[in-house]
Amino acid sequence: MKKLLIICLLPIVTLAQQKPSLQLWYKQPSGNQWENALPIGNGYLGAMVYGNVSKEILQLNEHSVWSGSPNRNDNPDALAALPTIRKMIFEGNHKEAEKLANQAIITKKSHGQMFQPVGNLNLNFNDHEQYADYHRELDIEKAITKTSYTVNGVTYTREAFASLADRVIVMKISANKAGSLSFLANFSSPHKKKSIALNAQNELVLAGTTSDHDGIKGMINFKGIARIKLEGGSIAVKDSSLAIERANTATIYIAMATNFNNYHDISGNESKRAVGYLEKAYSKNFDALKKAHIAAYQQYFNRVKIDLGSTEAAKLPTDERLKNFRNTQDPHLVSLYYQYGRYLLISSSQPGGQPANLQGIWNNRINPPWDSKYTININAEMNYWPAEKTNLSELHQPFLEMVKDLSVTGQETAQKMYGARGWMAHHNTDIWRATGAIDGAFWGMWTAGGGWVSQHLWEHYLYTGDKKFLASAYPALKGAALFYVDFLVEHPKHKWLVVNPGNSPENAPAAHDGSSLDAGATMDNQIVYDVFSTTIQAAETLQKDAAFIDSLKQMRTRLAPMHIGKHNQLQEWIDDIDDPADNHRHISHLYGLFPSNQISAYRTPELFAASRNTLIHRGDVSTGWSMGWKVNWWAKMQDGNHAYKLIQNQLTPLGVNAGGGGTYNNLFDAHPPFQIDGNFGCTSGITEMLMQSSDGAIHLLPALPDVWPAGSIGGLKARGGFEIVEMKWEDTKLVKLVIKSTLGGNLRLRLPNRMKISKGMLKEANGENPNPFYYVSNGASPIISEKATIKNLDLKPTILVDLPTQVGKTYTLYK
Ligand code: FUC
Repeated sequence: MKKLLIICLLPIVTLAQQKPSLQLWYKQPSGNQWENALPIGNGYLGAMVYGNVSKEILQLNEHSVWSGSPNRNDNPDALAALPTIRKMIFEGNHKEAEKLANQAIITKKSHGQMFQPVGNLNLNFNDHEQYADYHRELDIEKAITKTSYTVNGVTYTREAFASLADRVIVMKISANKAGSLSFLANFSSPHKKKSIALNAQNELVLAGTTSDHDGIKGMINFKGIARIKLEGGSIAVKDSSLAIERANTATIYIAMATNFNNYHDISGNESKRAVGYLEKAYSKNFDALKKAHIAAYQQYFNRVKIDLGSTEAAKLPTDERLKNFRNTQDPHLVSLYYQYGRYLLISSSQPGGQPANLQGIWNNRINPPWDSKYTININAEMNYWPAEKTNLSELHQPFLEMVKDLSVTGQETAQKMYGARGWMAHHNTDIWRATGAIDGAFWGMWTAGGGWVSQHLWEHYLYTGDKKFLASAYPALKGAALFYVDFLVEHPKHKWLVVNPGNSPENAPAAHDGSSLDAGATMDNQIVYDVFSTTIQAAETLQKDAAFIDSLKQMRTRLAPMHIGKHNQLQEWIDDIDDPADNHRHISHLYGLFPSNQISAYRTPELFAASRNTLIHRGDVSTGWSMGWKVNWWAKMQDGNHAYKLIQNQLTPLGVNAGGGGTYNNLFDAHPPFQIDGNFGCTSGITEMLMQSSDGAIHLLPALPDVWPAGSIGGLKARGGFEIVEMKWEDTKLVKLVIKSTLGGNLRLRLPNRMKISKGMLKEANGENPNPFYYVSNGASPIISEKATIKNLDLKPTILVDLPTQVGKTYTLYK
């Protein structure tokens, strides 16, 4: 019997030892389907590589190619209408208030500008219609795509990457028989204002200007240049193409640039820039560029390693694995998807570039869905949830810079529209950092965009302990708080200070005639609470503004608390009007559970239980990003099996989830359409299943699903500058834990089982965690009867221990 078991287990074990590589790969080309193509990017440049055989396409993007030009979209009528709108809402005339807000608050100008493509580089291999041995892949350990196939006994290989070391996209095409490579290369572009030409240096040149949109003149000038280096063969101009004849290899260098300097300055020279990037890269050969690219990429990527086990299922092409995932055990697909989230962040968000937008940096449409801009009532924030915890802190920078920009542009909006100090933003922004209210009052009459994004500044500090950064971010945090100091009004019935007008993003209670507008919506209350609390903590850390923080503390006590309603749900609105049959994709009031930390199993068990009911009421299947958020929430619920169910729902081919999203063949998240937030949300959620650091301690394996009984992960970051260098579990028990302390201080661990450390330094933890990075602002008593909590909430028991740490030291624990 024993022997038999060993034999049965063999294939799995062997495969695990081989460790399937981190590749997306396919047996067929993309065809016409953009979502089949494979994304590459370096934060500045992006490309979708189709891997089509006779008609190859590289669809090209540059991070600053946006419609419009510097502009503002505030509605100056807002200030005069504000008292009337407030009165209407307080009196229950929500629909009337919405009507007035549509006239007086929603912009009469730009509803946001669009992220636009540059164009395509087309490669035509005329005699390659008949091919064999086709294979295409994206190796996310190297950030390189490869396509190979055979025609008439000759094997052709194409390798492409967007260099993280040099600002170019490079593709090398080779044939394994000398002189067999012939193709035509040309540019095309969907832009109206463009010129496509060949110059005297045999370069393909695509120049253009972005679209006018919503009354704003398009003034981004962009330029793309492609130059080809040959080994053997010849290059000549043929009509509007470059004709390569009988080469051994061809290396295509693509540079792209614009005149964009920042949101109020577009005086750059796109031609000079593009030529400069091209010249610099062209002086290097493909191998040198590739080596530098891989090194630059891996210094980010290699920081985190994950192993959730693997099975035979991992041997199949990625699209087949996706198709099978719901009905097979393929834990390695989760590891691949997890690392793909990190790959996508590294590729679409680099210091100095624009933050990842709704589609990261990949868009082929002149008029993309939702303009491919920044929706800040969830989507843009979600993009950056994995940044700190998956050890890509530097890549948070483009988003943090955007927050700092908004803290400037949003001052005029706060003052002109609401007569308030500080700054604010509504539910969207774009490259021009517009902060006005857009779309329609139902969606746009929301004032908490600035407040929410400002929290990322504080989070960055919590992970890094970088006081210099905190000092630079403090004015933005303080400004976000100042806005609410002036904007909050007393609720006539409840007497609490509330946001009015506000809403619970994009949802409306039936009781309000289909209007979303309200006063004191739960998410608004939670965001104001966080804005005040983090500003207070930042000011205390920096030892400044004592009088101001006193007044914030006073006001904080007057904010509306969270409520549990008649369906035992967490109330979405200040009145108990939730519908338990509502399955809306936004569950904004659970902001307090995640990404915020106001709802806790240990400190607020009743609210925690109510949140669980709310999650159950809202259901599982929804848009891609909504499912991504739910993975995080179920992880916070410490319910690994339910979190895993959401991963299954998300990793489902599009069309299978009735009425919901899923995943495309290239593992892009499907809202649908493609939206990258779901990828990032799920990567964050998988992390939260294995490690959380928000609730007074580092909680290890808080939500391990039954399907991952053994595994390991290394390189995660926790708040307070702790790095989980290694963590290994077997039989669902944590067996090894290596933690590096980069800032020192008390390390409080919440463990699933007892662990030992040499020299007996672990002691049972009690009371508040003395580590200031774990200060929990809303819980004077950090743990309300842990035993009772665990029993009432049906949670697994945990062990809470403290370990004093020193800066730079690493600590190893064993079971
Ligand atoms: C919010 C969501 C939508 C979509 C859009 C980009 O408005 O409600 O589902 O994700 O952003």
